Amino acid sequence: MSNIRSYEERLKGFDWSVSREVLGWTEGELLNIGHMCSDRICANGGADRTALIWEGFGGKKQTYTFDDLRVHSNAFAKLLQDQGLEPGDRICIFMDKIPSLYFSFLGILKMGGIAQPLFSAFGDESLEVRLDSAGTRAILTTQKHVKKVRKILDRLPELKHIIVVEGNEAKLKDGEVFFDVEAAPRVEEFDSFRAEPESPSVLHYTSGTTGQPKGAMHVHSSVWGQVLTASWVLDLRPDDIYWCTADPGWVTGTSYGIIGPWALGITQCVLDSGFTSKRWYEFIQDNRVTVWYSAPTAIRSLMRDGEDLVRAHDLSTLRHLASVGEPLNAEAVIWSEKAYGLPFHDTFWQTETGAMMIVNYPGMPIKPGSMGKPFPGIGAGLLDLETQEPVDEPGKVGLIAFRPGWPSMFRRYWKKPDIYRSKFAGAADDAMPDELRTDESLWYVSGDRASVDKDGYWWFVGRDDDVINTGGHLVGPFEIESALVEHEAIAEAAAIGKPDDVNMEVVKAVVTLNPGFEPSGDLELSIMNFIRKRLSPLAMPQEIEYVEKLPKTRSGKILRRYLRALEWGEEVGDLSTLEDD
Ligand code: 6R9
Repeated sequence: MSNIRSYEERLKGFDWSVSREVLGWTEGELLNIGHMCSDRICANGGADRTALIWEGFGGKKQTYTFDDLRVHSNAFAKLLQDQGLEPGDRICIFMDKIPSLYFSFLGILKMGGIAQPLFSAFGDESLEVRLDSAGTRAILTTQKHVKKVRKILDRLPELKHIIVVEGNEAKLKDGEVFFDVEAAPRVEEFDSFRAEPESPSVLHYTSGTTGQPKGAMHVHSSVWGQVLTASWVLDLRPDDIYWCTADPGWVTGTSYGIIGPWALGITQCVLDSGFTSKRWYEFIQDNRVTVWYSAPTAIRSLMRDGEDLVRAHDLSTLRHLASVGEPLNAEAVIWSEKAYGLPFHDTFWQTETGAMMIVNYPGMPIKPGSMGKPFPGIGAGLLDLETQEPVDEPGKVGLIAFRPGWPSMFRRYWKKPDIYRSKFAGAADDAMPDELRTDESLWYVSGDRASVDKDGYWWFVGRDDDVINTGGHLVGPFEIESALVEHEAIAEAAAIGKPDDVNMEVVKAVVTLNPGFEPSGDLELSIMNFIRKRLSPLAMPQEIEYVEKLPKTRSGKILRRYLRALEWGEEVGDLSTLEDD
């Protein structure tokens, strides 16, 4: 049966409880995402359905049923329990998109742990900052990535367990545990943790303008938001073969690459190999993908490789396309309609929101370039840039904000109550996280700017802060600057986004050098490699500009906004706070 209803019809008398109806869920059933994505599907007759079609480098392919998912996640849950780990412990997953990533994610949730997925391309410094912040007790990784963990272990007293799930057991160090889930005995039964709706589930780190990245904490009842949006916006139906291209190190890869679709019992595909347009089209063709959720950077790369390549493949199984992570330009929507016969449907949301907030959903006419309209049940508003008062004028730019209380909303920033509070307009100075997340008189302020047209369609304008969005991944300037000044040649540094045709933005560093250092090609390479290894390839500056002096405010803060405006050829704005010469 089709999920498609008109926007107006969906809005009428909307209540989040329809999400329970979509799942056929009855009160008293176990609310544990790990259980709901595997055991529950099996118990409802889905044990032999395909859960995961996985392909790796070199064409390696594996297929797993929901029963395999159940048994393998049980095995991880039991292993973690046997290691002495307990509900509430933060357990990091640090690996490529291999099958064990998916099994262990569900396994952690089954034993009540908090899953902390981190992007496997992170270098040791990015890893250390996030493990230290979360007080992570255990890390699941592979032989390929364990070296980065060993390097920082001394500085992480709370990290007690290193579990290596792929590679050569003989190469492990003392104290490391090897666990190959497919070679291990099947674990048929596991009594999943009786999660409460508010029990923590997933901790995703996300970057802001100031300070180090913050851990957005989610809870088991987030599943209601993820299920309903996966059903209504991604339009997932029982026979679909669904491909979410995101890595679970980022929120899209967990909310819509694990939780929403599997709670619905949908077959998912995962491709764990580098991007080429040809490889992607082959993957869609070979696996008969029907629903595809991707990101504008990938779509622009596909566009660049042209329609001939599209025609050379049989993509006729595709039925519905959606996009997230960055602004989806109108040309990309129009091109996809021409090339695939289907438009990409833009969706807007954030790590903090846990699920889609402003969407183009099937059945709603698309205005190319617009993010669509708020999902039913989402109280979205635009706030004045200065006063934070609601703006109603069509076309006027304001801050995107949401009334608290949607199911998948983040419940706090890990151990950072003040920063959490600062995200809510109108919050009392002493408001506690639990009050903030339920107080519908407040606004959660997203940090993005948009306008709304007379038909109620939302148009993205830009971020309201200095965070850099490169290829749909957020990188924090502070994190890059802190790493840059650790390089022996660099005295001071600013990191800003510079325009890029495919990735929207790439990182640019503006630096002053220490005495005795001169700009050179070798120095540039050395700085780039330094950041790539310590942080990640995403954070690596694509350009380094050397200056005598960085522009600063009177209080000594580097004026990134000014540098960014120069880079983008925009109005420089009010420079009254600029330091006097
Ligand atoms: C899901 C995810 C969130 C930030 C967000 C905004 C940008 C996401 C967008 C979009 C324009 C869209 N963003 N979707 N910008 N149009 N459809 O991406 O989470 O990694 O936390 O990034 O990404 O700036 O605030 P996250």
